Amino acid sequence: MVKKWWKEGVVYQIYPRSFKDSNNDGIGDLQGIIEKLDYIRSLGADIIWICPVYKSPNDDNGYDVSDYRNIMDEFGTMADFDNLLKSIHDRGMRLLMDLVANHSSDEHRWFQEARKSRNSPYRDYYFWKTGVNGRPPTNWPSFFGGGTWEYNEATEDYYLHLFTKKQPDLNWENPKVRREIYDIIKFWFDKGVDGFRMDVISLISKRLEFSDVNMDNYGEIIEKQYANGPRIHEYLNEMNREVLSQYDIMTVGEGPGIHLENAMDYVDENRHELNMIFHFDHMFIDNGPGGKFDPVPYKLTCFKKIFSDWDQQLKDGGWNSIFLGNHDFSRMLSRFGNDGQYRVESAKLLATLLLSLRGTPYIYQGDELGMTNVAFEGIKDYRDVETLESWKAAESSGHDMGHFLTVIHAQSRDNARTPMQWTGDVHGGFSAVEPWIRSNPNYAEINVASQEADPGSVLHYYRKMVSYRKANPTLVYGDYQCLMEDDPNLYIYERWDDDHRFLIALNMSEQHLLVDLLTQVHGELEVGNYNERNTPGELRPWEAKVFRIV
Ligand code: TEU
Ligand code: CA
Repeated sequence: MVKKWWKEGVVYQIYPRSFKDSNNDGIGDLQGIIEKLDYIRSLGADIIWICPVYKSPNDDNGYDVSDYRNIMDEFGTMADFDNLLKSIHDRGMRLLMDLVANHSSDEHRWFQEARKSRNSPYRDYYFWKTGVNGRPPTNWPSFFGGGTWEYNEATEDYYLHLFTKKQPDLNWENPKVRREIYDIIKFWFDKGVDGFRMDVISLISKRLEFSDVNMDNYGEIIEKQYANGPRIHEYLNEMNREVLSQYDIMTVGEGPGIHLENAMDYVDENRHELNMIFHFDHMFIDNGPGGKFDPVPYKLTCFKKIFSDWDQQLKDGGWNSIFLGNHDFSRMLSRFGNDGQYRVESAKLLATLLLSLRGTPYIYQGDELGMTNVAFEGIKDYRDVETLESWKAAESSGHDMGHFLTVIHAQSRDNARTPMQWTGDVHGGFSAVEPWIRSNPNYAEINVASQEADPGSVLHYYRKMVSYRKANPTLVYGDYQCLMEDDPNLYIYERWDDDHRFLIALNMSEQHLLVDLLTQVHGELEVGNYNERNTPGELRPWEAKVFRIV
């Protein structure tokens, strides 16, 4: 396996709006991130991914860019950015930015010009179609509810937007658009940025027939109609040739619609496209036919199989990214762990999982504290456009809104966007004023300051697990094999290479279990999430054990 810094690194993901507010206007900012760089480094993370910080009207919190070469006013200035980048490099860390190139903001100059007339030189920067009998060109559903076409008076036709109507899709068929994007990428690389996470990059090549969909499963629509379009690999290959390959950088493509069978087309090192992707098989595991706001129970056996299948699929010349949460999903602890009685144990167990699989691990801000979902009492405290749009849609289709609020509690992206909990002070030390989104009231117990002082805390465990991974490259590059695949409570796997072998045993249940296989282990318990020792074969609720096999 080819060795690379981006395979060995541990990424820390920052959602800047919610990370640290340095000037007390209620919004996180670049100076706030600078203040906390030593904290991030203390975790052992060495790559920082910041969600978009470009100029934006914030219809979708920065995923609607109106100027790709400037910084959002609330976040600071370009001087602050340069300072941030230098401060990161000074500490031996690297910075990944977020490239949002499937769509721009409708307030971007290109779109402002394009929408003025059919003769605008920018018209072909976007997709325009006339309606059919007074209706939109296709019946496509958008990611956040409603359709994907918005009528434009001046040109008497519709433009395409797979996300909100303030996020018109860019037309990559147009070589000028591609040139613009490559120039933007170059602009940031020339500043010294170390890579990009590429937002919904799987969607950039459209199926130009623009035919109606007749599928009702949203996941299927994404995969078959929106993602993996006919020219996707041509574009990625071109981008690689024109810019990416000229720098020592990393890329991770966000890949809704990418599945096991086509993943290697994106990440095979011989194809020169992307280094790795984020797939969503485990993140959509609880989506029902109606999508994320129609959740269904899932089985641990399926969860394990997803990780095993992906490892198998990418092991020859590909590479995986390992993540259990980000700014688009509820808190990983509340989803995959236990945010009640076993909060601390299960947060540590999930850290063990995240940091012992093959692939580059991504820690989402606050997960290193075991931050949990929030349950605001009413819709008025929610901010996320997806949540608000789904609420409206549910209301107009006559849903039981009391019940729908409980779904929002479980599934809203705002669960991951409440302010980072630094201290037990007001607003969790995020800001001195009321933040743009309310803090999770549990900041009083769950915060950095109290966990710094407690050697048994989730935070200290993350530090231990990151440094354990770094000390044992077998955990980075070594082979992976799942054992007892059919067990409904246990996730047990081995990692090995020619020199070392590890066995990782995770009890993802509240039961006390006795595991035969572990009683036969010849090895040392090197990491565990309980203080008091027990016999090797016993696993207490949410117990995690890492053995070095001898
Ligand atoms: O997300 C793309 C994506 O697949 C999400 O829309 C996902 O389906 C949804 O959030 C699940 O709830 C990216 C960004 O990460 C997200 O924040 C943006 O809103 C979106 O693209 C549009 O840019
Ligand atoms: Ca601020």
